[in-house]
Amino acid sequence: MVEKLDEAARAALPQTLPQWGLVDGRDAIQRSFRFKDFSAAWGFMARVALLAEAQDHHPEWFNVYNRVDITLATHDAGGLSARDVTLARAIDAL
Ligand code: H2B
Repeated sequence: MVEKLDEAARAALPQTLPQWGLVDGRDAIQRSFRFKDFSAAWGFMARVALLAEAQDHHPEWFNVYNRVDITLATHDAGGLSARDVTLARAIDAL
């Protein structure tokens, strides 16, 4: 069982992940990305997929053409955990 994110880490989210927002009605974070075209968006998704496999932590996502919406939550924890923060930071660093 993965531990949920503690209160201190939650309070720090606007600083640690300024480009991510909380999802309404759900313990999860989300960020929307825009690219030049579908090819660029798909290339990004391929790199996120490799990160996800390396971390054994996987995104929920939606793609249409040049847009990729990513939602992160830890299903094994029933909400946000440090694993989501780690993956979000790695995605931000791509
Ligand atoms: N991804 C996400 N987002 N949450 C999880 O709880 C999770 C995962 N669990 N990827 C992993 C895989 C687990 O199912 C495997 C068995 O390690």
